[in-house]
Amino acid sequence: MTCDELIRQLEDCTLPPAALDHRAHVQAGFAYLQRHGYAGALSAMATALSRFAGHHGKAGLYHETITAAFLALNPFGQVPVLDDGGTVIADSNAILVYLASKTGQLIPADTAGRFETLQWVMFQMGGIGPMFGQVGFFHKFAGKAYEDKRPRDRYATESARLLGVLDERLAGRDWVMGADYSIADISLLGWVRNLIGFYGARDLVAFDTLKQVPAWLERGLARPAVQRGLEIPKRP
Ligand SMILES: N[C@@H](CCC(=O)N[C@@H](CS)C(=O)NCC(=O)O)C(=O)O
Repeated sequence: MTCDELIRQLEDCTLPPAALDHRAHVQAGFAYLQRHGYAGALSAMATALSRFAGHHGKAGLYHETITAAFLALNPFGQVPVLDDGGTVIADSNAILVYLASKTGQLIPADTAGRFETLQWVMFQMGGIGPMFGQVGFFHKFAGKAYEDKRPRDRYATESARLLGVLDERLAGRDWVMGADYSIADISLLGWVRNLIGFYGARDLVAFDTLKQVPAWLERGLARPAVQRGLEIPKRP
């Protein structure tokens, strides 16, 4: 799996083929049962199921991510998961850091540059991802029907603030780390695209008042590898 494919997976919540491989599931599920016993597997499933039900407002017993086999691959019960020849890494950003470290690509070679990149990856993980996700819930999904708009406004305000931080960072830079595109851009691009695309929150977060982010998003989406990634899997 390439970094570009990850962008598409995050947007579409599709599972990587390796994680869907039936034999891998059976083997992983079996190892899980051996380690934790049946009760452990069931309680892990129950926890994941209640989390899933709370998140989506409905129970999904047959949902792939709450099977014991999947939880053995990723105890968080979420996609994506990377299975790199037996090295199993969950969470998109951990996967990005793993791939960048393994290949030496998309991350500066010097220590200061590496950690500065990680700082921005964590900005996505701790700020942009969770806040934009809440905007999605309160603006597009079930929360849209709530009469009390304070939760929506709180997340929209915080998302606008975070976009402002990114905007400031991009002043005088083509990419988050300067001249070179990195895993920090990859980590952030999909979420920003999603916020104004799929979630339809462009006006809510005053996207068009930003000075740098819109052009950065266009630059990112224009990259041939990103375009290829957006077609994996092929859109119907
Ligand atoms: N911080 C995680 C978040 C992953 C995440 O939220 N995945 C969602 C779908 S986008 C998920 O798998 N939810 C449970 C499900 O759909 O079964 C990451 O970036 O990998």
